[in-house]
Amino acid sequence: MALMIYHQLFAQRSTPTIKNEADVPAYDLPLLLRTESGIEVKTAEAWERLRRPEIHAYFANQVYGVVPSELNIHKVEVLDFEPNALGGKAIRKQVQLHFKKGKKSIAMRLLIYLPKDKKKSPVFLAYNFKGNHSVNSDPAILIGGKKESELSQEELKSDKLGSRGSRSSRWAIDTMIGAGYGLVTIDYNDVDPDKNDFSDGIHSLFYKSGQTAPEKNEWGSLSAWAWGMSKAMDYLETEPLVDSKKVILFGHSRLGKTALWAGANDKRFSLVISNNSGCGGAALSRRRFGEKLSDINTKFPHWFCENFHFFNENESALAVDQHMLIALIAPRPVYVASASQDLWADPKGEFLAAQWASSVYLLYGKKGLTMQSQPPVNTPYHGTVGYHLREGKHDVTQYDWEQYIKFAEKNFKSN
Ligand code: GTR
Repeated sequence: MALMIYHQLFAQRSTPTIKNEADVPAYDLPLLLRTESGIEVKTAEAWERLRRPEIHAYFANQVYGVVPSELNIHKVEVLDFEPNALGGKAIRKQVQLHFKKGKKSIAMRLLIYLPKDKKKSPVFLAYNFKGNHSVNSDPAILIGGKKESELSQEELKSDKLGSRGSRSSRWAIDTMIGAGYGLVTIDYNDVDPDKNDFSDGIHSLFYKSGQTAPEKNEWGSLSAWAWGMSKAMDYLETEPLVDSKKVILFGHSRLGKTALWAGANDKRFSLVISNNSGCGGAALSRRRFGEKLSDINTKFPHWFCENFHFFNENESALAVDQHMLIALIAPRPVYVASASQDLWADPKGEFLAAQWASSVYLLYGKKGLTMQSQPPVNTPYHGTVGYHLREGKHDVTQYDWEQYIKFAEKNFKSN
């Protein structure tokens, strides 16, 4: 009890933001290759049998939160199919996945663009922040599953139409299609609206009677979004135009954190990309550089599970750090990308986590990050673990996509 009170008092006092490398405290990372009971892990077999499960269980119960039970897709509805989209370059398909439990239901809408001349295409599977219609100015993209002519006066008055294509600079769709890749994108709010409110979204379908919020070790929003990616994958496995052995998870920022956790949970994702994911994503928490656990858990109390709040200003009590999250994806290729001005996300901490995770890739004979220190800007490295530090701010750019496509090409060829 005394410890709890001490912790609550202490946790409220958030320390100043660290902006200089010289102010990073000394820290010891938990060892990837030694089990809780002290066994040294020397082979991929021992990693998978002994160490990986205990790390995964810890992230599930103390960081992101466990999904309380199972729920399959209730119904698949094809809303649109256009074989000559984007000026004749692509196939467009829009699909609605329904989920239902008791009287509650939610729907996830997938916007899919695929190259025209292929029987099956590898795809990037990625959430968007502002609605499917924000990723491209294609007027046929449905808004919340509806055509423009079906929108209510209220919906028309909101900025929904104005936001058509507003985020297109973050989605290099022409480049993807030109390189033979498709895009599957979903508004993350379809699965769980991004606010500190557990009465709506997918969580509410799983409550026992009388329950209004997840238990302490149960899923926050990041875990719910990760769950949604696996459900999208369930559908993609049935989609003949998609090569489901080559589904690449991509996420930016909070959705980069989501992509890493989804990739750790579901081995069907063949490659995972974290773009500027920062705190609670690729960046090492113990460095406390930029955004800290106390910042993220205060500003976004719904993202992680409640147990995770215990570690505010108390990172060294964690039995894991984020290099272990990246390692859970091994031996599948993983790409960590940082941006030079994105200090809030701690680019160096993102690099170091990918570098430390590389020891697990080595167990599989795969090429991790082999360089000694963080590479200079715009100098990408593409092993089985990939990394680049793009010049510029927190964003997703054409440059980033070009690297991801090259990385995927290289890894799909060598596997
Ligand atoms: C920031 C948050 C980051 C990052 C970002 C985003 O405000 O502090 O952890 O997730 O939002 O997702 O855009």
